[in-house]
Amino acid sequence: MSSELKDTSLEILKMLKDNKQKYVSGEDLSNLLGISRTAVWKRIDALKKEGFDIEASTKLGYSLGNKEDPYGRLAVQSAVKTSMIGKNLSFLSEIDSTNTELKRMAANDASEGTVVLSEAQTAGRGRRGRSWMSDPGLGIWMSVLLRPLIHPSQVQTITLAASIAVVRALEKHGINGLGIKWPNDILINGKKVCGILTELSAEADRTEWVVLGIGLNVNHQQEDFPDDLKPSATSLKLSFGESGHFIRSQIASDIINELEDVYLSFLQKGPAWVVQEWKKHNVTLGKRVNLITANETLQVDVLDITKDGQLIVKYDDGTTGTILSGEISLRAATTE
Ligand code: BT5
Repeated sequence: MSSELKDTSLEILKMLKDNKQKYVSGEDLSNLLGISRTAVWKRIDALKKEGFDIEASTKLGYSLGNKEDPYGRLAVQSAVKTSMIGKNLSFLSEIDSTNTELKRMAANDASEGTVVLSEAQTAGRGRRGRSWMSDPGLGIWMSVLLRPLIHPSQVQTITLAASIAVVRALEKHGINGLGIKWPNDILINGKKVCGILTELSAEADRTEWVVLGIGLNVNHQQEDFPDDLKPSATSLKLSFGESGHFIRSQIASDIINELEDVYLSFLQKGPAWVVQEWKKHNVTLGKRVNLITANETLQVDVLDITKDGQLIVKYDDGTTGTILSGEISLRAATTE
């Protein structure tokens, strides 16, 4: 009952969004959705109570106003234009980690394209056991389940694809100074605004699922970051200045829309296409960087990236090598 009720609400919201600045009559909604006009009215009333800015006129019908949609499942899903990613979407008020939750769902056969978003994470994760600050009200903490028929060695390309999608979505919102630092950081003027955590389950030659976790700082002011992150982290609001106002549901849906586009292009055109797109935004190639691996930190020159997303570097002894995982620090190498 409740999911049926919710889905009708989603259809109503989509109709109102498609007819922005106009009125949609109760009769049209009732005919389109196959429910009574009283049932339409009940759903509209519930949407208004949830915070949607819907004006009701007895003569004209219903119209969506300009007030910001409340951040939640309906606001995000009503702006999603995809055929697969986000069709199944859960929005939680709090969870340990959206990646952990989606991994649990993946193990229970959740379908490709399932998305989990949470207002807050109590144990948001970065790579290698690091933590990701995910306080409520401030950012987009989202995970996406993919089931690509690819060799596990190609999964890194999906991280690159996700970073392209985030950059494209942010460009649409007027953000300048964007750059991608290999493999998974999105920077604005050198500071980290978004991190991506890719986790997978695979057999030797077959990927079972990939969970893409995207953490994007949106509304943070400087004081919202702990001291250790202040020098290196930023948010959309901080980078845009006082006039910046970002609606998280719109940005989240744009990321989902762009992600489906880039992901389908990857499946169709292959990893070389992703790498070519990624190179347009990267701030890593051609740089001298500190390469931090499990065992050591050393300065290297970054030459290129392979089609599987591995970094090709030149060591000071003149030899070259490819790096699959590890990280690089641009800051430290340029200050030395
Ligand atoms: C990442 O790891 O950058 C991946 C972050 C992925 C977060 C998303 S949120 C949704 C999904 N669910 C999860 O549990 N995770 C994903 P890494 O490259 O290891 O960077 C982690 C480091 O970034 C930390 O050690 C801090 O130094 C820094 N950091 C932590 N929180 C940050 C924040 N909100 N903004 C910028 N930097 C942060």
